[in-house]
Amino acid sequence: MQQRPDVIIVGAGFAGMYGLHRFRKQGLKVQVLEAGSDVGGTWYWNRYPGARCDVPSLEYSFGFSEELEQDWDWPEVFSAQPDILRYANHIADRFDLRGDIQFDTRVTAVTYVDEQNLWRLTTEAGEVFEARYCVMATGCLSVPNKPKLPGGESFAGLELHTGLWPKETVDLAGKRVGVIGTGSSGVQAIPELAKQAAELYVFQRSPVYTVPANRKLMRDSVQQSFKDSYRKIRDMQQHNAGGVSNFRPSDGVKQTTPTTAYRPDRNNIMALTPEQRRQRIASRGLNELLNFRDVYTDPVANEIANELFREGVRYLVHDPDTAAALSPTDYGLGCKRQVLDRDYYDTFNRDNVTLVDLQATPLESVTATGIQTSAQEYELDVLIYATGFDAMTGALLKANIRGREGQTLNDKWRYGPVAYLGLQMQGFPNLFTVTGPGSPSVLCNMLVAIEQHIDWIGDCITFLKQNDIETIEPTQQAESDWIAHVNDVAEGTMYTTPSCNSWYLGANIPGKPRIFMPYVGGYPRYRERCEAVVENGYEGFTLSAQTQETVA
Ligand code: NA7
Repeated sequence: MQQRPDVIIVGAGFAGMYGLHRFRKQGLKVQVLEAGSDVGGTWYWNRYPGARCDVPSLEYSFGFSEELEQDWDWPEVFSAQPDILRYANHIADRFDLRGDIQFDTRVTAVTYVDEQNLWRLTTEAGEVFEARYCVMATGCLSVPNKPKLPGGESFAGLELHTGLWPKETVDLAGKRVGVIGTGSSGVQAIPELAKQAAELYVFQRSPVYTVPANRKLMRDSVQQSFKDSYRKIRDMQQHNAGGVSNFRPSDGVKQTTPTTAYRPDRNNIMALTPEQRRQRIASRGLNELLNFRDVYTDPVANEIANELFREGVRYLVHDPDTAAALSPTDYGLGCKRQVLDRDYYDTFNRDNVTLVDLQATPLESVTATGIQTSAQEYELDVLIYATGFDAMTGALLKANIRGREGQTLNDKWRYGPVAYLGLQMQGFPNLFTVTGPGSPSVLCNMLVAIEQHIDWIGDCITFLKQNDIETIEPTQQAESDWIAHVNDVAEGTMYTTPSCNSWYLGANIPGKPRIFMPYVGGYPRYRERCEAVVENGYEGFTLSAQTQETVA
């Protein structure tokens, strides 16, 4: 019989991969279970044309190995999906990870066995795995959302989802293609699809605020400058709200890191005259609107920026009706995750691209041959759902997790996710989540957030073993205090205004409780809290050995 692992990790994306490496290094036996056929997680599944990361690659990379930092070269400032997947594969090879990962293995149940104090995981194929510790590294954007549309199953052509894109090349030449959804995935895919398809119909429910992405190739001098400064950069990341250093290469090397929502400077749009505002946008582009601090806090400043943005769209899109339909009017900048694009608006100037405004002509049904709106039927050969994900909680709820005395996570979270530090849930001893709800997670550079969580979990397991502690789980009080704090800091931001309906709030999934899920208080503040919890002897957690001891 095989030796039972100390830890089972579910998921072999960046979190699962680093978890495996880190826990193995501290002497633990680790088993990773992964539904896909290879490593990469989000970057394994999201292969749609145009997919790329919205964080600069030199920052969206691991800091745990100096050799890895020095050896790896990024070809572009913001890498495309194939390069990020290549990086994931390099890590798997370099650290010899694949031997401890079982691929093509979907976990269907995660059950705590009270009498034995262990976690029993069952797979779709009926296999059973057991371990003392279980780490859910299941990703924040890993359960694709396919909305239930009338006639949704009747389409007879090729149906695709951006989040489950096939490995084989999809030939769209000569095809009539429809895409539903204009979030980051749709906005990235649409310009590429337009180049390939004969006709492209974009079915838009909500227009999006999107600004041009940095599309520069990586310059050797910039890459070298980062490599020379990586220790300083990693430290800067630890002190930045979004886990991004915003490091600028030394004088003489042209700056390549773009200004993004991660680094709004201290300018206020209200301090400028209308003429000065237009001059700033004329010289620096629409991205400049993201750099005004008051745009994120003051509704009047926000609406000024929104209107300037709409003015920009009218300038970029030739047809006035299309420009109007592409301009958001019922929510403001800063409510949703900022989208970055490459030629999005210009794509609507092409002859083969049609915007279908679903607010003006609602979608009535999907038919065998296309999409029927209140105005007409659009005949399609290919229908692409770019409709996002059941974010942050989807994968955890789908895993059928049962804790102490059979309590289900789905029941515990029926009014929204409740967890302490986004790391653990009361009633689910020795089960950890990586970048879970209530942690900075998707508001932070994910690789920085992942390293911090995995290191915390790894150190915690060492502490438990060294002190003969059988179980760790948060107290109910610590959990509810933390959630109250998570809600407090989100209150009053653009993220939670009543007009905002984002996936951060679960608003994209019918019936999902409206709760702002990530921690908006900033990564450094969160990290310091995690460190203080440990310094205070795992404050807020119940540690149980032979006798139960609670650190209040
Ligand atoms: P998003 O950002 O959730 O966008 C999904 C899009 O799909 C959005 O435009 C939705 O419109 C649209 N949608 C969803 N359901 C429907 C229905 N029923 N009918 C019409 N349109 C619909 O997902 P993405 O994959 O683009 O991006 C997710 C994250 O991945 C992104 O933020 C980055 O962090 C990476 P809506 O706005 O809800 O009206």
